[in-house]
Amino acid sequence: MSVFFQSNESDVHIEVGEYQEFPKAAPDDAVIETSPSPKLRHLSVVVLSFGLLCVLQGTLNISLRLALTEPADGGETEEETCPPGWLMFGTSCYYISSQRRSWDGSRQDCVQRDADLVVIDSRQEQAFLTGFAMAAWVGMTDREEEGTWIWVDGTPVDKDRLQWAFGQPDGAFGGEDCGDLRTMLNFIGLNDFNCSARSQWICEKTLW
Ligand SMILES: [Ca+2]
Ligand SMILES: [Ca+2]
Repeated sequence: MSVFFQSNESDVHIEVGEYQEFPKAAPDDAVIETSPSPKLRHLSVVVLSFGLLCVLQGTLNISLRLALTEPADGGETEEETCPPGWLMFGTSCYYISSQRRSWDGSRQDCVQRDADLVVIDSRQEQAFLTGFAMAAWVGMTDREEEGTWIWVDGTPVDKDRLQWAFGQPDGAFGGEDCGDLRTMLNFIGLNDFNCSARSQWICEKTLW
């Protein structure tokens, strides 16, 4: 064992000398193994690893920066996608709750989400929103004046352009002042309903 080790050491000396004289063609495997002193080898491994780490980190930095800045680059594309959990249709994002609340409680939740109860401006928007819940509050009410439906943004509800569920609004049970969107068998469309009933709801916010 010790003999073997000694011979190795003498190899090292010879090889180091050789290296100084000729920075030459690669020696065979055995020589490579013994040529640099163990200390040097450790050092070079450390340097190499450090270099690799630097390269890795640089790559990570670049890709991270790309991922972070790319959407913000072009102004218009800044908020091109909706927050996680929201649906996109046209230039709006929609949140469909899984909980149930009163109309006012629902609206409060939307406001907390930097949105409001949905304002349905077109048949296409209504069609898109149909089917997510059996009943979901939308942002219309006739509280101010019975029979005059207005959206939460102040615009009047175009009663003829949108689809109401069969026989609605009917002001049943002594007045139903809040609007919901139904997707039930034989009962599909807008409906007036008791504001304090607990229902799912739909929030809307625009993309920009
Ligand atoms: Ca809308
Ligand atoms: Ca009704």
